[in-house]
Amino acid sequence: MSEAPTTRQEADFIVVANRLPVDLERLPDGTKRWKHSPGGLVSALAPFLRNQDGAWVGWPGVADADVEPFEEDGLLLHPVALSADEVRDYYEGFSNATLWPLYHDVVAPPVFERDWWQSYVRVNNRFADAVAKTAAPNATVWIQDYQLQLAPAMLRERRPDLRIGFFLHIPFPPTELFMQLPWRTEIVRGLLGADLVGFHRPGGAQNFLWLARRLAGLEPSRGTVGVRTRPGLVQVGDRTVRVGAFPISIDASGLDAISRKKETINRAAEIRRELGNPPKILLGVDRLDYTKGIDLRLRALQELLAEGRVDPGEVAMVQLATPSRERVEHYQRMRDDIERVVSRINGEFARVGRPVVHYLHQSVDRSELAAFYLAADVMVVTPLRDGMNLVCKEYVACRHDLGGSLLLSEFAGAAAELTSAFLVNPHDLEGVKNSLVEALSIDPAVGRRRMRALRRQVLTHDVDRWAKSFLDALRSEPTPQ
Ligand code: GDG
Repeated sequence: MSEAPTTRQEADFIVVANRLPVDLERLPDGTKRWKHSPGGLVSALAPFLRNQDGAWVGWPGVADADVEPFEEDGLLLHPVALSADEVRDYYEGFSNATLWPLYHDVVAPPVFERDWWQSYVRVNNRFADAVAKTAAPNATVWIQDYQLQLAPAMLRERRPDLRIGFFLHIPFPPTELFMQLPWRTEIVRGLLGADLVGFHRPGGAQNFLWLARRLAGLEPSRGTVGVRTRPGLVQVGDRTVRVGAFPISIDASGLDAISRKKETINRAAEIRRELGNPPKILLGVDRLDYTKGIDLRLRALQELLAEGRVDPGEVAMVQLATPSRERVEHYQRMRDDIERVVSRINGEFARVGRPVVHYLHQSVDRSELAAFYLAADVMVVTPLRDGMNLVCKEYVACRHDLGGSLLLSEFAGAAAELTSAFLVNPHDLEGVKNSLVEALSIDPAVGRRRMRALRRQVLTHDVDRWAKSFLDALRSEPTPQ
């Protein structure tokens, strides 16, 4: 893909996210090129963006890249530059070492650094400037995620004519935890700059409404927030801010179609052969992140093997762990821990040429991923906390054969929708072990019934529905409650 000259300056619909849907790559010879970074969000929003002279504002993924806006395939891309210090302080620091652990139930201790906060404020201002320059009069702007929580208010200050939505992709924490944040009031006020603030679950919306009262001295509505319906209302001056729950999903029919392809089905059979045709295959697929509970599912397997409840000759586990945030210290430590458990399990229970755990610290392409889903008898998804978790929905979308069982943490947002999964408390190792044994030995007819129920949910609640429900709500006028 090459850079094209800018043909248009303004847009009626703008998505704002930390990252652009394309990554800038610097080649060894010093030249640069753009590479598509496909993601659920891009494909979900593409139809809305292209139909409406859309734009996407975001960081191109490398430090110190000062690139002019350009148009690509009908979409205006507006890069926001970050210096190397800002990548360290705003992104790796405040976003990923302060907010990420704080919002995930402090499963790792959040680090509070004043310099990181200053950088977060500066970068959010820069995003607001970029959007203010790009938005046509009365445009709709949709700001994404925890890296940009100040941007709604900063943008409103610059452009009161805009309709501004905000969506948080990670959990919004219990109020007691949020209250630890030294800059808690600024964040709440930042989000209140939006017309619609969206969370995955009603609980997150409810927590935010409580904080709007406590920290901003406002009077939010008292009714219970529903899923896609009955948002909470907060009056901020002459504006009514709506606060709602919009559970995100996946391109379910797209994945279903990939998984029905002959090549995918053949590849799934080949994967089983490559693993030595074990009677049962367990699968984990995650960004290598300490919130995902990769270590605890490995420990559960290790104990089951040690207790003789699972036979190492009968089971193979595949763990795909996509590299992530490798410069943040906590991630480096966690990777070492996980790799130690993997080698312990294999050291103790493998035979030559037959490891029990196949661990790949790599990412695979989408059709290969679909083949893994199709090959796995039990999909193990055990986050300690997860805003939604798309992996479990992807697994379900791929099981057109109604095979396979899903073991899912109660602490993933998806658990509220996927009630026919084996739901586990990831802190209860005995419970996880028992459910794992149950899932491994499920009667196939019962398994099919459960999978059918899961598929009904996932296939009728896809990412299009998520985007549409949020945007419809954003563009409608609030109804008094
Ligand atoms: C955040 C929230 C929320 C993983 N490995 C490979 C690969 N993946 C893809 C999966 C899935 C995505 O990455 C991971 O999505 P999750 O939802 O599981 O987790 P986060 O990255 O933490 O996402 C989360 C989400 O935002 C959306 O709002 O659900 O709670 O934390 O799509 O398939 N994809 C490919 N190869 C891999 O090796 N192709």
